[in-house]
Amino acid sequence: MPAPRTVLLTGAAGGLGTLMRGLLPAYGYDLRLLDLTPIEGEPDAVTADLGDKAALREAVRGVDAVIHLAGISLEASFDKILHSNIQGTYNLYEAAREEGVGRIVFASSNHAIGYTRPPSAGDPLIPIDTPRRPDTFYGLSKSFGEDLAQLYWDKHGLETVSVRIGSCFMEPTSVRMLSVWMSPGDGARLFHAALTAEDVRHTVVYGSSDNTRLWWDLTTARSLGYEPQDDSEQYAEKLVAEQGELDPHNPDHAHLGGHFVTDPPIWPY
Ligand code: NAI
Ligand code: 15L
Repeated sequence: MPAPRTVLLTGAAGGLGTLMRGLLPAYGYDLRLLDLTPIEGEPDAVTADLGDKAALREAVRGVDAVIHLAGISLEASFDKILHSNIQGTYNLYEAAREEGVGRIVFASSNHAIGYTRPPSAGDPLIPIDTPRRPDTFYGLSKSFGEDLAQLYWDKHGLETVSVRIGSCFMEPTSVRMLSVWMSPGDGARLFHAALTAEDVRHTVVYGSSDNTRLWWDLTTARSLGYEPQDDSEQYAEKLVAEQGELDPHNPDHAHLGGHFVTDPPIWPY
């Protein structure tokens, strides 16, 4: 597959979408933007709901690849998750299949395996084929997205890299995040690798920087050519002084998904 140039970025108005709108053009991408929310200063962005099949079909027409970030990014009622994350992701895959798009980079999440225990000192890192253990309906929808991606590869030859993103923000804001943080720069490096690596079929990767306190194995991400350059450890001293080290007896700390296991943040809309 030739290196993709024109890429549809769904969820372009969101936090990660905004970061990637800033960073990915430097890699040579011509981004087409889509979101439910209009984007200030981007008059050409497509304003559409993932439930709008016709709009999705038009949006994917002629692009080389899609980075699919749109959807509910926190916990919500099953009906809301069903609409945006399950039906919406299906609609996007169908549109891509119908229009002959070759590759999707799917924003999966650590919450697809949120009930997994973080490794203790000396334990092996969490492998990419660890059983999925969603911590929320949100995490369940990401698990669905990964299976949908596998189906569309096996049945239709549509390639996907599913990126189980940890926490992609400017800085980590909790001690837990020190283990799963992905710097925006590393996020762009990983998405670029996912867009350009050859023969990815359906590859699942963890999305994080090369953190000193890493919980998971980045081998499949590195196999795409991803070379992370950042490490959250520079934020550790301040965060540990404020919050203390993680306590394995605290259920919020004893699971990879953190407080999504006990008291997940709720999607506000
Ligand atoms: P966000 O909530 O800031 O952005 C999501 C965007 O999707 C919003 O702009 C929203 O308007 C749009 N959206 C929601 N429902 C839609 C619908 N039905 N139709 C069209 N657009 C819709 O989330 P963020 O942080 O930017 O995350 C982006 C993606 O990455 C999400 O899929 C999220 O689940 C995933 N992710 C993000 C992580 C992070 O650390 N930021 C961690 C793990 C996964
Ligand atoms: C996610 O999947 C969320 O979309 C994001 O807002 C963060 O909460 C992140 O996981 C995390 O686990 O820190």
